[in-house]
Amino acid sequence: MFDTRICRLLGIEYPIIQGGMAWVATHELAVAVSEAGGLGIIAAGNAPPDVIREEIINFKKKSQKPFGVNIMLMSPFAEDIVGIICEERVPVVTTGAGNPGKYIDKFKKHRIKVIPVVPTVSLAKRLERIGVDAVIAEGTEAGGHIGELTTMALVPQIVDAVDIPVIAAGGIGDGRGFLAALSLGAEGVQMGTRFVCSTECTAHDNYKEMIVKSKDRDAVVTGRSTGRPVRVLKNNFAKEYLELEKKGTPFEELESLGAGRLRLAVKEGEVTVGSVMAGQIAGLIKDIKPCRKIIEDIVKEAELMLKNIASLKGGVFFE
Ligand code: TUI
Repeated sequence: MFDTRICRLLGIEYPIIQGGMAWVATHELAVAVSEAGGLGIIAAGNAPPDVIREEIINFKKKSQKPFGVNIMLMSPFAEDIVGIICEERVPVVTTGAGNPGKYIDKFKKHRIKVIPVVPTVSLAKRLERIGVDAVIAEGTEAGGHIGELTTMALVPQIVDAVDIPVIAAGGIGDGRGFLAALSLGAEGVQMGTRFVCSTECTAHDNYKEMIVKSKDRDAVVTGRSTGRPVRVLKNNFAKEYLELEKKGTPFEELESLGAGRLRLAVKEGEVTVGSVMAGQIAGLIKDIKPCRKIIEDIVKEAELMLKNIASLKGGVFFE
């Protein structure tokens, strides 16, 4: 029922892609998502190239399904990661936190599908012109490093501006969000926070539990003053960071305060003093379940909603 150009482009069953979350998106999570019919992604984050090569090899040992690697373009190793992706013949690349323009030719030569995250219409158009296969329109509801526009406003504007398929991201966590994204003209969704709360995700249980316990306003944005806005769950670290920003603390000082905090939360479970990156949809997530069940539930819910909409009579929606 949800067979879109994204399914055909990537060779997947459902147009559901897992976000490329630094430290969180290991090969274990990617294998689980790909085996469940979506597209699993290994996140390179700031990790050194050898670590990512090992992750790719481990994925291939466990699954024959399509998968991708996310390159965080602010990483000092971004260029080396590009080389490894080409050598290892990774089928799909997603990018974030920058413009991947200078790498597109190389990926195309290696027949690797490239799908950048774009926060604006202008970047989507520019990247379409130089040959990317699709774009991920990520709204400000997302976790981690974010743009300004909401998913609701960004997705239809990018859909109207380009001919390549658009994947919606930011604020999507269930069948309603999935169907809403398709209604906006997207041909797939990318979800991060929802997949953190999966049994296969290797993030510390404290991290998952903090998302499950969070409420609607618990995801806040640090780094607005530095020009690097990052959405995290409110905790001692976020409060201290926001206080220092209010006082006009210099960029370098804030950067060094944030260094290593994501690893601390994801790997050590230090969710009070670490950086717990998550999107605004965190408040909707109430359980930790297998990736297969996450995907099945979304597809079933969306199918049911479509049937209900089709039987809408005289303005009565749900009877
Ligand atoms: O990249 C993300 N989310 C991330 S990356 C990340 S790693 C990190 N760790 C610690 C501190 C800060 C970051 C955590 N979360 N999402 C995709 C995304 N890409 N959001 C926004 C963008 C983006 C921004 C500007 C994409 C392109 C862009 O282009 C600017 C240009 O040069 O045209």
